[in-house]
Amino acid sequence: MALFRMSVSKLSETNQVLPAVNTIVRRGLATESTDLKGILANKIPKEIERVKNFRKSHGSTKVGDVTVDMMYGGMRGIKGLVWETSVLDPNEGIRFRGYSIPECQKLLPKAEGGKEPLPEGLFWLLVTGDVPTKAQVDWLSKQWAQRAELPPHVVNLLNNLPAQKVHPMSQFSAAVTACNTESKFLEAYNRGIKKTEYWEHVYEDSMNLIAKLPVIAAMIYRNTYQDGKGIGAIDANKDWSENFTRMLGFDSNEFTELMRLYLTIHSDHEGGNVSAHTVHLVGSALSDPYLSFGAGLNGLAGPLHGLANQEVLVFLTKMMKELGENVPDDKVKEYCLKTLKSGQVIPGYGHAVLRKTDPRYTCQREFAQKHLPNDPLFKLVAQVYKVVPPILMETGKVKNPWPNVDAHSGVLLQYYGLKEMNYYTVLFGVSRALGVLSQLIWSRAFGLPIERPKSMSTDDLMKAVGVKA
Ligand code: CMX
Repeated sequence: MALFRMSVSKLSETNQVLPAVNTIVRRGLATESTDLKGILANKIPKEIERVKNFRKSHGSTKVGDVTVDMMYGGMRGIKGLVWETSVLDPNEGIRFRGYSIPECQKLLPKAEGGKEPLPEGLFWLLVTGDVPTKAQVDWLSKQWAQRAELPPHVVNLLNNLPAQKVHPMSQFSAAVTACNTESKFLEAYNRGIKKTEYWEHVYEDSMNLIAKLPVIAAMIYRNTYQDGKGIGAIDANKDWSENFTRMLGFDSNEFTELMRLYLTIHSDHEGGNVSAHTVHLVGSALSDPYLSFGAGLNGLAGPLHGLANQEVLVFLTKMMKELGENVPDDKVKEYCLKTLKSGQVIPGYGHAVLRKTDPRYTCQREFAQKHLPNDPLFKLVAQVYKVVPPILMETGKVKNPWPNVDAHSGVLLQYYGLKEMNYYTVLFGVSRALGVLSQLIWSRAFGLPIERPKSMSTDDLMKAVGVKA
């Protein structure tokens, strides 16, 4: 409760440096109220009106072309989605509602004595477009603590899955999907509600789901790697990340700080990546947020997407085992070339959109430089950063030779004792919920229709571009 006593005027100084370019803040709607749903209810009609007017004046304006290569090439570069919560610049990296990662680290409220942003603040920013006060963030921590309880059948499901056989991500997606018995949206939809009310129920489901994710994730961790004993109770006086690390069984404050940073930066990466787009697509069929997010987790579990952070650690530890510590650069180079020759990718490097080092990598590197500068695995990560980009450039085909977020997260987790690599994507998933569910609220608020892009067969496509049979 002590946190709640802080004066709002003192805390609202975070709202004074606002360089954002595309946020709702600029239209003067920022408020210090902790009534998040009320704030949204105030913003939504104004945004709907803005979009309506925009579509009226520019509805048939062209924003790009589609080429044959784009259709065969994973739709790279096709502008086909609206995603409000974040935008990814190829050279600069992600901006959450207009704010870069360093800006978020500076502006978002911290825990008492902490230096890293609280993910609650990032969620508030994503969902409202406003940098929250500490009081608003504390309100979210309390809300999520209150909504965290799992339905008994989900506890049973997790306790009865053969945890040694079923990958943690499969356990995660199964548990999230089974939580849809709790869906307020589903209940309201079946009862019959107006389209304009959809977002309110999606909001409630999103808040409840985010609250439950650390409990589900901690149960998976304990069941899979430990004795399966209880994870302990949620403490309403602790923030979301601290409750999570305590339930995982860690009591280091520095690890909790890492998790606050980790859960903030993995949250959102605009709309076209596999997990975000999947949640968006499945949600457009009016599947409830539990089903939509469960589907997104299955996409996150792919090795070219979120599972890459597991793959990176496997890659690094194998390399260290084979080469030893403190080896010269040419040995690391040789090892990486061997990996490429065997037909494997260098995990943690490359990106479909980014063309520079991922700022999510950079901020984790800065954390490591501060807290674990002499860790041998961190030194190897830093060495790989030096060696791999020129090798990938030399292939002549890799469009982005620079590291992405997954190249750095594992080494930090290892250092603090979270050693089980095939658990890492679960942490990514917990964070990803903040972004995709914020957007899901807005997608239903805008009344976006079911997605249905046109597909073509090769024969039809050839015909369409004038190729003779
Ligand atoms: N190592 C080796 N080859 C790579 C590579 C890497 N790290 N990154 C790209 N390439 C290859 C591709 O496999 C492709 O080869 P082919 O033409 O023979 O199929 C070629 O370079 C061109 O690919 P691209 O246009 O540069 O990259 P894509 O947009 O197709 O793919 C990504 C992007 C991330 C899937 C790819 O870079 C990759 O596989 N990286 C390693 C896995 C990884 O780190 N994924 C995590 C991404 C972040 C996240 O989503 O979490």
